[in-house]
Amino acid sequence: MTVLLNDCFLRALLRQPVDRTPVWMMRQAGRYLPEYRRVRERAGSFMSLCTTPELACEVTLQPLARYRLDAAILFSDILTIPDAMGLGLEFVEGEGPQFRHPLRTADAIRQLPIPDPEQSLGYVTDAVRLIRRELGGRVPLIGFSGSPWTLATYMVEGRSSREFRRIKGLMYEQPELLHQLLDRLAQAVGRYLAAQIAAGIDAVMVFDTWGGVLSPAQYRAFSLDYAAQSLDGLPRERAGRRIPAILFTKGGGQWLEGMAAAGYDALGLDWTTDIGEARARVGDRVALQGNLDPQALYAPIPRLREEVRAILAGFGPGSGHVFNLGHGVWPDADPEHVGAMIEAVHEFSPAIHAAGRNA
Ligand code: 1CP
Repeated sequence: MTVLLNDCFLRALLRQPVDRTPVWMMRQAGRYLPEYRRVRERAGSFMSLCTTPELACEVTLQPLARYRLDAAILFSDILTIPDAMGLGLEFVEGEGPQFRHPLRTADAIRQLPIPDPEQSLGYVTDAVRLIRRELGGRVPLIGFSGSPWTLATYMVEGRSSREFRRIKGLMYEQPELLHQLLDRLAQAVGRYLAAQIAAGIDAVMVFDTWGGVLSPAQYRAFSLDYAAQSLDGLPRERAGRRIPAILFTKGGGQWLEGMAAAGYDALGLDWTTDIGEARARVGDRVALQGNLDPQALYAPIPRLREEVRAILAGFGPGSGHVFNLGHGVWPDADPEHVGAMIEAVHEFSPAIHAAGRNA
Protein backbone atom coordinates (compact mmCIF):
# COMPACT_ATOMS: atom_id res chain seq x y z
CA MET A 1 0.00 0.00 0.00
CA THR A 2 1.06 3.58 -0.57
CA VAL A 3 3.11 5.15 2.18
CA LEU A 4 1.55 8.41 3.35
CA LEU A 5 4.11 11.17 3.41
CA ASN A 6 1.88 13.43 5.50
CA ASP A 7 -0.52 11.69 7.88
CA CYS A 8 -1.10 14.49 10.41
CA PHE A 9 -4.77 14.74 9.35
CA LEU A 10 -5.40 11.05 10.10
CA ARG A 11 -3.41 11.26 13.33
CA ALA A 12 -5.44 14.24 14.56
CA LEU A 13 -8.73 12.45 13.75
CA LEU A 14 -7.56 9.56 15.93
CA ARG A 15 -6.42 11.98 18.67
CA GLN A 16 -2.77 10.98 18.26
CA PRO A 17 -0.02 13.58 18.86
CA VAL A 18 0.89 15.91 15.98
CA ASP A 19 3.48 18.71 15.61
CA ARG A 20 0.96 21.12 14.14
CA THR A 21 -2.77 21.26 13.54
CA PRO A 22 -3.77 19.80 10.14
CA VAL A 23 -5.91 21.98 7.90
CA TRP A 24 -8.26 21.44 4.96
CA MET A 25 -11.40 23.24 3.85
CA MET A 26 -14.92 22.04 3.06
CA ARG A 27 -15.58 22.74 -0.65
CA GLN A 28 -11.88 23.39 -1.17
CA ALA A 29 -12.22 22.23 -4.79
CA GLY A 30 -14.77 24.63 -6.16
CA ARG A 31 -15.99 27.83 -7.65
CA TYR A 32 -13.82 30.30 -5.68
CA LEU A 33 -10.84 29.02 -7.73
CA PRO A 34 -10.48 30.43 -11.28
CA GLU A 35 -8.75 27.20 -12.36
CA TYR A 36 -11.85 25.26 -11.20
CA ARG A 37 -14.17 27.52 -13.18
CA ARG A 38 -12.07 26.92 -16.30
CA VAL A 39 -12.28 23.13 -16.02
CA ARG A 40 -15.99 23.38 -15.16
CA GLU A 41 -16.54 25.35 -18.37
CA ARG A 42 -14.59 22.81 -20.39
CA ALA A 43 -16.68 19.98 -18.87
CA GLY A 44 -19.91 21.75 -19.88
CA SER A 45 -21.88 20.70 -16.82
CA PHE A 46 -21.29 19.95 -13.18
CA MET A 47 -22.39 16.32 -13.66
CA SER A 48 -19.97 15.72 -16.51
CA LEU A 49 -17.23 17.02 -14.22
CA CYS A 50 -18.31 14.45 -11.61
CA THR A 51 -18.69 11.57 -14.06
CA THR A 52 -15.36 12.06 -15.91
CA PRO A 53 -12.67 10.66 -13.58
CA GLU A 54 -9.81 12.62 -15.26
CA LEU A 55 -11.63 15.92 -14.69
CA ALA A 56 -12.76 15.01 -11.16
CA CYS A 57 -9.11 14.15 -10.43
CA GLU A 58 -7.85 17.41 -11.91
CA VAL A 59 -10.14 19.61 -9.78
CA THR A 60 -9.50 17.53 -6.64
CA LEU A 61 -5.80 18.29 -6.97
CA GLN A 62 -6.13 22.01 -7.84
CA PRO A 63 -6.30 23.39 -4.28
CA LEU A 64 -3.30 21.23 -3.29
CA ALA A 65 -1.20 22.87 -5.98
CA ARG A 66 -1.98 26.28 -4.49
CA TYR A 67 -2.05 25.67 -0.76
CA ARG A 68 -0.32 23.66 1.97
CA LEU A 69 -3.36 21.50 2.71
CA ASP A 70 -3.20 18.31 4.76
CA ALA A 71 -5.97 16.41 2.98
CA ALA A 72 -7.63 16.13 -0.42
CA ILE A 73 -11.37 15.58 -0.77
CA LEU A 74 -12.80 13.54 -3.61
CA PHE A 75 -14.55 15.82 -6.08
CA SER A 76 -18.11 14.56 -6.35
CA ASP A 77 -21.48 15.40 -4.81
CA ILE A 78 -23.76 13.96 -2.15
CA LEU A 79 -26.59 13.69 -4.69
CA THR A 80 -24.90 10.96 -6.74
CA ILE A 81 -26.62 8.28 -4.59
CA PRO A 82 -30.19 9.45 -5.34
CA ASP A 83 -29.18 9.79 -8.99
CA ALA A 84 -27.99 6.16 -8.97
CA MET A 85 -31.34 5.24 -7.37
CA GLY A 86 -33.05 6.52 -10.52
CA LEU A 87 -34.21 10.01 -9.45
CA GLY A 88 -32.52 11.77 -12.37
CA LEU A 89 -30.24 14.53 -11.06
CA GLU A 90 -29.97 17.81 -12.93
CA PHE A 91 -28.10 20.96 -12.07
CA VAL A 92 -30.03 23.93 -13.37
CA GLU A 93 -27.82 27.02 -13.82
CA GLY A 94 -28.49 29.48 -11.00
CA GLU A 95 -31.04 27.18 -9.32
CA GLY A 96 -28.96 24.35 -7.91
CA PRO A 97 -29.74 20.64 -7.93
CA GLN A 98 -33.13 19.24 -8.99
CA PHE A 99 -34.54 15.74 -9.48
CA ARG A 100 -36.66 14.79 -12.50
CA HIS A 101 -38.40 12.07 -10.45
CA PRO A 102 -38.70 13.16 -6.81
CA LEU A 103 -40.11 10.61 -4.33
CA ARG A 104 -43.80 11.42 -4.15
CA THR A 105 -45.56 8.11 -3.45
CA ALA A 106 -45.34 5.29 -0.93
CA ASP A 107 -44.73 2.85 -3.78
CA ALA A 108 -41.80 4.88 -5.08
CA ILE A 109 -40.25 4.76 -1.60
CA ARG A 110 -40.91 1.04 -1.11
CA GLN A 111 -39.49 0.17 -4.53
CA LEU A 112 -36.39 2.31 -4.23
CA PRO A 113 -33.39 0.21 -5.33
CA ILE A 114 -30.19 0.11 -3.29
CA PRO A 115 -27.49 0.73 -5.89
CA ASP A 116 -24.44 -1.44 -6.38
CA PRO A 117 -21.78 1.29 -6.21
CA GLU A 118 -19.24 -0.48 -8.44
CA GLN A 119 -21.90 -0.60 -11.15
CA SER A 120 -23.96 2.58 -11.02
CA LEU A 121 -21.40 4.74 -9.22
CA GLY A 122 -18.34 3.28 -10.93
CA TYR A 123 -17.34 6.79 -12.06
CA VAL A 124 -16.80 7.65 -8.37
CA THR A 125 -14.66 4.61 -7.54
CA ASP A 126 -12.72 5.11 -10.79
CA ALA A 127 -12.05 8.73 -9.77
CA VAL A 128 -10.89 7.57 -6.32
CA ARG A 129 -8.40 5.13 -7.85
CA LEU A 130 -7.07 7.76 -10.25
CA ILE A 131 -6.79 10.50 -7.60
CA ARG A 132 -5.03 8.14 -5.24
CA ARG A 133 -2.48 7.29 -7.92
CA GLU A 134 -1.91 10.95 -8.77
CA LEU A 135 -1.62 11.93 -5.11
CA GLY A 136 1.21 9.42 -4.67
CA GLY A 137 0.74 9.47 -0.89
CA ARG A 138 1.31 13.23 -0.53
CA VAL A 139 -1.77 13.60 1.71
CA PRO A 140 -4.75 11.40 2.63
CA LEU A 141 -7.87 11.37 0.44
CA ILE A 142 -11.28 11.98 2.05
CA GLY A 143 -14.33 10.17 0.69
CA PHE A 144 -17.84 11.24 1.63
CA SER A 145 -21.57 10.78 1.49
CA GLY A 146 -24.62 12.75 2.52
CA SER A 147 -26.35 11.48 5.65
CA PRO A 148 -29.55 9.49 5.08
CA TRP A 149 -31.64 12.38 6.47
CA THR A 150 -29.98 15.04 4.30
CA LEU A 151 -30.29 12.85 1.18
CA ALA A 152 -33.95 12.22 2.01
CA THR A 153 -34.67 15.97 2.17
CA TYR A 154 -33.50 16.44 -1.44
CA MET A 155 -35.19 13.25 -2.66
CA VAL A 156 -38.60 14.08 -1.18
CA GLU A 157 -38.53 17.84 -1.82
CA GLY A 158 -37.06 17.28 -5.30
CA ARG A 159 -34.66 20.19 -4.88
CA SER A 160 -33.06 22.50 -2.29
CA SER A 161 -35.59 23.69 0.23
CA ARG A 162 -35.93 26.25 2.98
CA GLU A 163 -39.30 25.12 4.33
CA PHE A 164 -38.93 21.33 4.17
CA ARG A 165 -42.66 21.19 3.76
CA ARG A 166 -42.95 17.82 2.04
CA ILE A 167 -40.41 15.92 4.11
CA LYS A 168 -41.75 17.31 7.38
CA GLY A 169 -45.26 16.50 6.19
CA LEU A 170 -44.12 12.92 5.64
CA MET A 171 -42.51 12.90 9.08
CA TYR A 172 -45.68 14.00 10.85
CA GLU A 173 -48.19 12.08 8.72
CA GLN A 174 -46.41 8.83 7.80
CA PRO A 175 -43.36 8.47 10.03
CA GLU A 176 -43.10 4.74 9.31
CA LEU A 177 -42.75 5.40 5.60
CA LEU A 178 -39.99 7.94 6.27
CA HIS A 179 -38.26 5.36 8.48
CA GLN A 180 -38.39 2.88 5.59
CA LEU A 181 -36.79 5.43 3.30
CA LEU A 182 -34.07 6.30 5.83
CA ASP A 183 -33.36 2.64 6.46
CA ARG A 184 -32.79 2.04 2.74
CA LEU A 185 -30.64 5.15 2.52
CA ALA A 186 -28.50 4.03 5.48
CA GLN A 187 -27.85 0.76 3.62
CA ALA A 188 -27.05 2.64 0.40
CA VAL A 189 -24.71 5.06 2.21
CA GLY A 190 -22.93 2.15 3.94
CA ARG A 191 -22.36 0.33 0.66
CA TYR A 192 -21.25 3.49 -1.10
CA LEU A 193 -18.71 4.34 1.61
CA ALA A 194 -17.47 0.73 1.66
CA ALA A 195 -16.86 0.93 -2.11
CA GLN A 196 -14.95 4.21 -1.67
CA ILE A 197 -12.82 2.62 1.05
CA ALA A 198 -12.09 -0.42 -1.14
CA ALA A 199 -11.08 1.95 -3.97
CA GLY A 200 -8.55 3.69 -1.72
CA ILE A 201 -9.91 6.59 0.33
CA ASP A 202 -8.25 7.17 3.72
CA ALA A 203 -11.07 8.76 5.77
CA VAL A 204 -14.83 9.15 5.33
CA MET A 205 -17.03 12.12 6.10
CA VAL A 206 -20.83 12.10 6.37
CA PHE A 207 -22.43 15.49 5.61
CA ASP A 208 -25.66 16.06 7.51
CA THR A 209 -26.26 19.52 6.15
CA TRP A 210 -29.94 19.63 7.15
CA GLY A 211 -29.93 17.83 10.52
CA GLY A 212 -30.13 21.23 12.20
CA VAL A 213 -33.70 21.85 11.00
CA LEU A 214 -34.98 19.10 13.32
CA SER A 215 -36.15 19.20 16.94
CA PRO A 216 -33.93 17.29 19.41
CA ALA A 217 -36.21 14.22 19.43
CA GLN A 218 -36.54 14.29 15.64
CA TYR A 219 -32.80 14.69 15.22
CA ARG A 220 -32.14 11.53 17.17
CA ALA A 221 -34.90 9.47 15.55
CA PHE A 222 -34.63 10.62 11.93
CA SER A 223 -31.03 11.79 11.50
CA LEU A 224 -28.54 10.56 14.09
CA ASP A 225 -29.76 6.95 14.34
CA TYR A 226 -29.43 6.54 10.57
CA ALA A 227 -26.07 8.30 10.41
CA ALA A 228 -24.94 5.75 13.01
CA GLN A 229 -26.52 2.85 11.07
CA SER A 230 -24.64 3.92 7.93
CA LEU A 231 -21.44 2.75 9.66
CA ASP A 232 -22.82 -0.73 10.43
CA GLY A 233 -20.64 -3.31 8.76
CA LEU A 234 -18.38 -0.66 7.23
CA PRO A 235 -14.72 -1.78 7.16
CA ARG A 236 -12.97 0.66 9.48
CA GLU A 237 -9.48 -0.48 8.56
CA ARG A 238 -7.52 -1.15 5.38
CA ALA A 239 -4.12 -2.88 5.37
CA GLY A 240 -3.80 -2.36 9.11
CA ARG A 241 -4.58 1.36 9.01
CA ARG A 242 -7.71 2.80 10.63
CA ILE A 243 -10.09 4.63 8.29
CA PRO A 244 -11.46 7.42 10.50
CA ALA A 245 -15.07 8.56 10.08
CA ILE A 246 -16.26 12.17 10.60
CA LEU A 247 -19.88 13.25 11.19
CA PHE A 248 -20.82 16.85 10.39
CA THR A 249 -24.27 18.11 11.33
CA LYS A 250 -24.77 21.75 10.44
CA GLY A 251 -26.54 23.32 13.41
CA GLY A 252 -25.76 20.23 15.52
CA GLY A 253 -23.78 21.98 18.28
CA GLN A 254 -26.47 21.32 20.87
CA TRP A 255 -26.33 17.54 20.28
CA LEU A 256 -22.59 16.89 20.49
CA GLU A 257 -22.86 14.40 23.36
CA GLY A 258 -25.26 12.22 21.36
CA MET A 259 -23.21 12.59 18.20
CA ALA A 260 -20.06 11.59 20.09
CA ALA A 261 -21.71 8.25 20.94
CA ALA A 262 -22.74 7.42 17.35
CA GLY A 263 -19.59 5.50 16.40
CA TYR A 264 -17.69 8.24 14.56
CA ASP A 265 -14.06 9.13 15.32
CA ALA A 266 -14.55 12.87 14.87
CA LEU A 267 -17.29 15.50 14.72
CA GLY A 268 -17.41 18.45 12.35
CA LEU A 269 -18.47 21.68 14.07
CA ASP A 270 -20.08 24.69 12.47
CA TRP A 271 -19.08 28.16 13.67
CA THR A 272 -22.04 28.71 16.00
CA THR A 273 -20.48 26.49 18.69
CA ASP A 274 -17.49 27.51 20.79
CA ILE A 275 -14.78 24.94 20.06
CA GLY A 276 -13.32 25.03 23.59
CA GLU A 277 -16.74 24.34 25.12
CA ALA A 278 -17.36 21.61 22.54
CA ARG A 279 -14.07 19.97 23.51
CA ALA A 280 -14.98 20.07 27.19
CA ARG A 281 -18.32 18.42 26.39
CA VAL A 282 -17.04 15.57 24.21
CA GLY A 283 -13.85 14.99 26.23
CA ASP A 284 -11.61 12.35 24.71
CA ARG A 285 -14.42 10.43 23.01
CA VAL A 286 -13.98 12.06 19.58
CA ALA A 287 -11.76 14.52 17.74
CA LEU A 288 -13.20 17.85 16.51
CA GLN A 289 -12.99 19.44 13.09
CA GLY A 290 -13.72 23.12 12.50
CA ASN A 291 -14.85 25.75 12.94
CA LEU A 292 -13.99 29.15 11.48
CA ASP A 293 -16.96 31.20 10.24
CA PRO A 294 -16.69 30.94 6.42
CA GLN A 295 -17.47 34.66 6.24
CA ALA A 296 -14.30 35.42 8.22
CA LEU A 297 -12.62 35.00 4.81
CA TYR A 298 -14.15 38.37 3.86
CA ALA A 299 -12.24 40.08 6.71
CA PRO A 300 -8.96 41.94 6.15
CA ILE A 301 -6.08 39.46 6.42
CA PRO A 302 -4.75 40.64 9.84
CA ARG A 303 -8.25 40.25 11.31
CA LEU A 304 -8.66 36.83 9.63
CA ARG A 305 -5.37 35.70 11.18
CA GLU A 306 -6.63 36.67 14.62
CA GLU A 307 -9.77 34.61 14.07
CA VAL A 308 -7.62 31.61 13.11
CA ARG A 309 -5.52 32.10 16.23
CA ALA A 310 -8.66 32.28 18.39
CA ILE A 311 -9.95 28.93 17.08
CA LEU A 312 -6.58 27.23 17.63
CA ALA A 313 -6.26 28.70 21.12
CA GLY A 314 -9.92 27.88 21.84
CA PHE A 315 -9.28 24.20 21.21
CA GLY A 316 -6.04 24.53 23.16
CA PRO A 317 -3.05 22.23 23.60
CA GLY A 318 -3.24 18.50 22.97
CA SER A 319 -4.32 16.33 20.10
CA GLY A 320 -7.67 15.88 18.38
CA HIS A 321 -8.19 19.06 16.34
CA VAL A 322 -8.44 19.39 12.56
CA PHE A 323 -8.73 23.00 11.44
CA ASN A 324 -11.52 23.70 8.93
CA LEU A 325 -14.24 26.19 8.15
CA GLY A 326 -17.58 25.68 9.89
CA HIS A 327 -19.19 25.08 6.48
CA GLY A 328 -18.14 25.24 2.84
CA VAL A 329 -16.10 28.11 1.42
CA TRP A 330 -18.31 30.61 -0.42
CA PRO A 331 -17.83 30.92 -4.22
CA ASP A 332 -16.90 34.61 -3.85
CA ALA A 333 -14.14 34.02 -1.28
CA ASP A 334 -10.80 35.55 -2.26
CA PRO A 335 -8.22 32.76 -2.93
CA GLU A 336 -5.56 35.00 -1.37
CA HIS A 337 -7.49 35.11 1.90
CA VAL A 338 -7.92 31.33 1.80
CA GLY A 339 -4.14 31.07 1.49
CA ALA A 340 -3.65 33.45 4.42
CA MET A 341 -5.96 31.34 6.58
CA ILE A 342 -4.07 28.13 5.77
CA GLU A 343 -0.67 29.75 6.35
CA ALA A 344 -1.87 31.12 9.70
CA VAL A 345 -2.68 27.57 10.85
CA HIS A 346 0.83 26.48 9.83
CA GLU A 347 2.35 29.49 11.60
CA PHE A 348 0.42 29.51 14.88
CA SER A 349 -0.32 25.88 15.66
CA PRO A 350 3.18 24.39 16.30
CA ALA A 351 3.62 26.52 19.44
CA ILE A 352 0.32 25.22 20.82
CA HIS A 353 1.40 21.60 20.34
CA ALA A 354 4.87 22.29 21.78
CA ALA A 355 3.21 23.87 24.83
CA GLY A 356 1.01 20.77 25.17
CA ARG A 357 4.03 18.46 25.19
CA ASN A 358 5.90 20.52 27.78
CA ALA A 359 2.89 20.87 30.08
O1 1CP B 1 -21.56 24.35 -10.90
C1 1CP B 1 -20.88 24.00 -9.94
O2 1CP B 1 -19.65 24.09 -9.95
C2 1CP B 1 -21.67 23.42 -8.81
C3 1CP B 1 -21.23 23.69 -7.42
C4 1CP B 1 -21.01 22.41 -6.65
C5 1CP B 1 -19.77 21.89 -6.24
C6 1CP B 1 -18.41 22.50 -6.45
C7 1CP B 1 -21.99 21.48 -6.28
C8 1CP B 1 -23.45 21.56 -6.55
N1 1CP B 1 -21.38 20.42 -5.63
C9 1CP B 1 -20.02 20.63 -5.58
C10 1CP B 1 -19.00 19.71 -5.05
C11 1CP B 1 -19.19 19.10 -3.72
N2 1CP B 1 -20.38 18.99 -3.06
C12 1CP B 1 -18.18 18.48 -2.93
C13 1CP B 1 -16.74 18.17 -3.35
C14 1CP B 1 -15.78 19.26 -3.39
C15 1CP B 1 -15.15 19.79 -2.14
O3 1CP B 1 -15.67 19.71 -1.03
O4 1CP B 1 -14.08 20.35 -2.33
C16 1CP B 1 -18.79 18.08 -1.73
C17 1CP B 1 -18.13 17.44 -0.52
C18 1CP B 1 -20.17 18.39 -1.84
C19 1CP B 1 -21.16 18.04 -0.81
C20 1CP B 1 -22.53 18.58 -0.89
N3 1CP B 1 -23.32 18.79 -2.01
C21 1CP B 1 -23.32 18.89 0.24
C22 1CP B 1 -22.87 18.69 1.68
C23 1CP B 1 -21.91 19.70 2.15
C24 1CP B 1 -22.44 21.10 2.34
O5 1CP B 1 -21.89 22.00 1.70
O6 1CP B 1 -23.36 21.27 3.15
C25 1CP B 1 -24.57 19.34 -0.21
C26 1CP B 1 -25.74 19.80 0.63
C27 1CP B 1 -24.58 19.26 -1.63
C28 1CP B 1 -25.70 19.56 -2.55
C29 1CP B 1 -25.31 20.57 -3.54
N4 1CP B 1 -24.54 20.30 -4.64
C30 1CP B 1 -24.29 21.45 -5.34
C31 1CP B 1 -24.94 22.51 -4.66
C32 1CP B 1 -24.96 23.94 -5.10
C33 1CP B 1 -25.53 21.96 -3.52
C34 1CP B 1 -26.23 22.71 -2.42
C35 1CP B 1 -27.64 22.99 -2.71
C36 1CP B 1 -28.38 23.52 -1.51
O7 1CP B 1 -27.97 24.56 -0.94
O8 1CP B 1 -29.38 22.90 -1.15
